Amino acid sequence: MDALIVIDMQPDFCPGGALAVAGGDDIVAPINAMMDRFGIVVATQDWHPADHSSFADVQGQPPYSQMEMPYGPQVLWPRHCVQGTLGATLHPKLRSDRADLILRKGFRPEIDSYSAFFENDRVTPTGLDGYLRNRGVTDLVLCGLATDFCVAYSAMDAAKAGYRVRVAMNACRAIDLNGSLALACDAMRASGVILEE
Ligand code: VGL
Ligand code: ZN
Repeated sequence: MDALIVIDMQPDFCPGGALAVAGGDDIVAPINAMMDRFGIVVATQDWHPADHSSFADVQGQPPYSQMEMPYGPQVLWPRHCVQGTLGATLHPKLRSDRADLILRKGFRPEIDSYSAFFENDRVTPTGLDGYLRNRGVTDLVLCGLATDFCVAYSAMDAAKAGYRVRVAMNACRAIDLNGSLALACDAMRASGVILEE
């Protein structure tokens, strides 16, 4: 059984949004077109409280700086995907009616969650592994935003959990902060993730 995992297709990650990823909305159409080929579709939503610790303004630090958290280093982002705001909804053109499960992550103020499987402390599970396993899923294709953060962390955790994992690179876009895209691609390949066009 294979599942399509659509990562964080939200207006805040698209041009005009709070943490805009270049070309973010170009991938809505390819993602919509892929959906019918999968038995299961899961969509994730980055879903932060207003006082989230990954927000630069909450920490009084410049955006894109790094901060040491109890769980390790954390990039501080411009405030984005605040619960209940328009920027945090699923993209209006995404066929979100096709999603069996919509999984929210990053809702604990003290910890970020790039991965759809584990929060950034790398031990707190989101529950997605249990859901997929329970439905008999063995193979995953990931797409969405952003290639080098939430897609990459999710793909590597999925590979570690034993799924066969492919990333549909033409249906992803990257933030590419200080070479993070190349690093993420190398790390994904090293984890056994297949990057396909
Ligand atoms: C993401 C940075 C902060 C992502 C989420 O979806 O890749 N990146 N929050
Ligand atoms: Zn976030």
